[in-house]
Amino acid sequence: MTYILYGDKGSGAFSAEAVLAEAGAQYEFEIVSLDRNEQREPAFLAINPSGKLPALRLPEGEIVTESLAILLTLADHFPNARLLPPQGGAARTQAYRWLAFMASEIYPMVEISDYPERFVTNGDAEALRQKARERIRERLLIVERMCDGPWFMASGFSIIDIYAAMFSRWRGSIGKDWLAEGHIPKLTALAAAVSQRRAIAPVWARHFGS
Ligand SMILES: N[C@@H](CCC(=O)N[C@@H](CS)C(=O)NCC(=O)O)C(=O)O
Repeated sequence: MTYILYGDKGSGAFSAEAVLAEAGAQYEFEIVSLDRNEQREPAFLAINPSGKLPALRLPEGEIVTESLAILLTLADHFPNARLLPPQGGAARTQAYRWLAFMASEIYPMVEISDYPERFVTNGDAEALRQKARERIRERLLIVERMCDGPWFMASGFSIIDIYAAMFSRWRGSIGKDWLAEGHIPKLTALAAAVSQRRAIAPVWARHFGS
């Protein structure tokens, strides 16, 4: 019963791997190198036609892509790990709300910040990168305001914390200087707490260093 996670270090695969580790699942990690553009090679496009990491092969062979779909699927597979607030309750609704917010309002901006040249023709890619960074920061400030602390949800640790920790740690996409100015103290503390969880600590170290 082994899951196979396709991803790269420091990428969105962190969130999937952290959830696998937190759930105590048996899994293998297959590197798809972003530096070598392996996500655009036919072997990986056969797994995820959109050429994006992460992708997860379930033990029964089915492929799941889209980081949020992977996280929710794993939360379903491991109910005893309590990776989401109880089903049917108000906290669960808010968990879906903020997971969807990060997946749809932040993640697409990361591609523009990281690869602005994909979106301009004879234009100023660097100006577009700055716009995308501003949008990511604006969205992170919303998540910061909604964060209860120490975890995002008052109901306790959940996959939202893993997802929020990842987005708040992508220094290249957000801008190191802005992060150093201390605009998101609750998310910074939350990321530190996620990085220190027993099951996640080695995963965090592999993806992000200290
Ligand atoms: N909507 C996708 C976005 C995934 C995504 O953008 N992944 C990045 C790595 S963090 C990627 O694969 N980038 C490679 C590229 O855009 O060529 C998800 O939530 O999984």
